[in-house]
Amino acid sequence: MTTNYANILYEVQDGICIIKFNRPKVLNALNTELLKELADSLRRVAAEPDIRVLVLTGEGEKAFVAGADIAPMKDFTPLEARQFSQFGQQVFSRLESLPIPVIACVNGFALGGGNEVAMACDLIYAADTAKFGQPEINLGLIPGLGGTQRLPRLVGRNRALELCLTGRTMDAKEAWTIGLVNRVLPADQLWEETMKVARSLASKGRVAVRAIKSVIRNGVDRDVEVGCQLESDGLALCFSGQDAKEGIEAFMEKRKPAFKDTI
Ligand code: CO8
Repeated sequence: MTTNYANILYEVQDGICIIKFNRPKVLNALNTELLKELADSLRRVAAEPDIRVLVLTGEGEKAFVAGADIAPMKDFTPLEARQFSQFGQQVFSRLESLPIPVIACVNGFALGGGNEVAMACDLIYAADTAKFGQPEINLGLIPGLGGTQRLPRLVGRNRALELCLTGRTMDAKEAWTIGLVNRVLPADQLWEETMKVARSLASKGRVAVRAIKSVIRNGVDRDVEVGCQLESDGLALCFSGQDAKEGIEAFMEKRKPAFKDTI
């Protein structure tokens, strides 16, 4: 099933939803309309139980997303700037808190808001040609879509400070070295490899997949004791359904498990 919004493409195939940022003439820059469409499509993803994985990518060969759309910013009042920032932050928080795994398939520039949307995803797979950075300082601005908060949590405070203060771009290999990116792939294999992982995640038991995401995301900023309690509760949830029994039996019987997703 495919839906074409004005600024994004939305497609679902075999339990995998693909959202493609589709403003290639401006390197898929994020404007308010696009963010509204993204919010709407995330509502659909959350409401559709058959969607098991979400993949985000950019149209064209050059960019994932080259940032927030700079053109309309020149007339922003302070209040409009805050409104844009808060709305974008809300949409990215909604993306981050989806119960299913979300993969950013970064096929080119991921700058400013592009890096920020990628960081709200669970996994970042990047083409070896991709470039990452927070260049807002070069516009006399600061990141406004969560970058000052998610970047230090992912790569450490001093690396985040250096990237935001200098505004420099880094290549995919450096982004992998500092722990921002999960995997770097040759550009012509990126899509195929990303979809391979998406299909693999879609084939796993939904209860355990959701429990892993929820426990890690909710536990990581707490102290270890609280996090471990979340872990035990997540594990107990797995045993409340059929999937754990099926997974363990399948192992004993040397066959592939057939998960039923029941709680
Ligand atoms: N916004 C609008 N248009 C853009 C953007 C953008 N972020 N990025 C590229 N474009 C447009 C270019 O203007 C150009 O349009 P045209 O063909 O009409 O001249 C077209 O896309 C192609 O771009 P280039 O010709 O520049 O392509 P190059 O390969 O030469 O360069 C770059 C590619 C390096 C990515 C370059 O385009 C660039 O530096 N882009 C801007 C990157 C940037 O600064 N991003 C951060 C934006 S700010 C932000 O994300 C958050 C701000 C805080 C929140 C907002 C609160 C108000």
